[in-house]
Amino acid sequence: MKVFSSESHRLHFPNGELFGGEFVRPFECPERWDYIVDRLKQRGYSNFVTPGELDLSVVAKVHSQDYIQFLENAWNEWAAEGYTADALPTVVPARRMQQRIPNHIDGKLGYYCMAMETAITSGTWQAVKSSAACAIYAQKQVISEGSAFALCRPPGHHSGKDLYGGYCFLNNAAIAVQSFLDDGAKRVALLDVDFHHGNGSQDIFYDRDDVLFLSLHGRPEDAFPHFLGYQDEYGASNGEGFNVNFPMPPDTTYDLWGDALNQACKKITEFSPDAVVVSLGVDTFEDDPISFFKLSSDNFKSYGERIGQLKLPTLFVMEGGYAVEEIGVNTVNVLDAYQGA
Ligand code: SP5
Ligand code: ZN
Repeated sequence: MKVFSSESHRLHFPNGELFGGEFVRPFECPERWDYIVDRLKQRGYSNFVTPGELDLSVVAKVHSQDYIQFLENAWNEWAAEGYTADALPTVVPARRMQQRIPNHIDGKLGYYCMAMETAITSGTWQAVKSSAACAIYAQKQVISEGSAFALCRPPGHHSGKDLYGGYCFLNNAAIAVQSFLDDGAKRVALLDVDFHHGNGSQDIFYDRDDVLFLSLHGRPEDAFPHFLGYQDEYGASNGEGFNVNFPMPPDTTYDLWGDALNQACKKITEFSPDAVVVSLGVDTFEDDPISFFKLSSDNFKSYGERIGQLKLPTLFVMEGGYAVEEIGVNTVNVLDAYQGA
């Protein structure tokens, strides 16, 4: 399996993340990428591809034009204000307030953010573009070879049509889904196995019947992003029945999780898609510092194998996972077992 990755990810690394009322070193850090690359090499993956430029016309089919412009200019507007630290929002358009886009960067940051832990830096936009490019180039590879791994950083699944946060800016997996459709696929399944609900992906495809979105995640009552991911979110208008959530409680082990995956896989088979995109977060791991599922490293092999049994063209897109020293083993366990299935 070819791996699509870019050293440009290093351009995004904020000084801090707002966590528990203080600034801590971001959980979403560049070493995550290094540990995954090291493990891939140990396991014999030798085909690494650096993508070319990002085609923004594909991006514009899943994100709004004003949002793309915002991401492109946010750092410069922030710096022009005289601010020197990383860009963070302070005010949001809460219930019963106006939803008009302000001119001032302080207002824009709040308008477009869905979670305030995520800072924008001088290099963020470059890194974000390289991450999305990994997803699109890997998607082309799936068409020719049947599978590929997009080692995206920063991740993407919390990013909605016009929302950033949860460490995400452009929705890499959603962009890849759209790219499959543009290349002739009739139906694509987007399976999100990150610990957190893929609110951004759900937002983007909620009213569509050409994309089946399924997410296994910590229930919103207890887990980030808290404001989406309930079981009774089925999709809207044409998309009704094409959004499937599996919220699960604290301390969920593979008994329950694997059962949910099996149900999700059966729905994918019924949907009969031309391709599957997997939002692959490994923050379901038992030692993840910010999550509450209890999957073991071996469990990642089991579910990689189950995904392989779908026998469908499959693109794996990296999302979360913050137990940094184990992130490589857990991620590559999924890929190895997928290929062995
Ligand atoms: C891509 C991805 O995995 N994004 C996750 C972003 C989560 N950021 C906020 C985390 C807040 C976690 N609070 C956990 C309390 C643990 N005691
Ligand atoms: Zn996550």
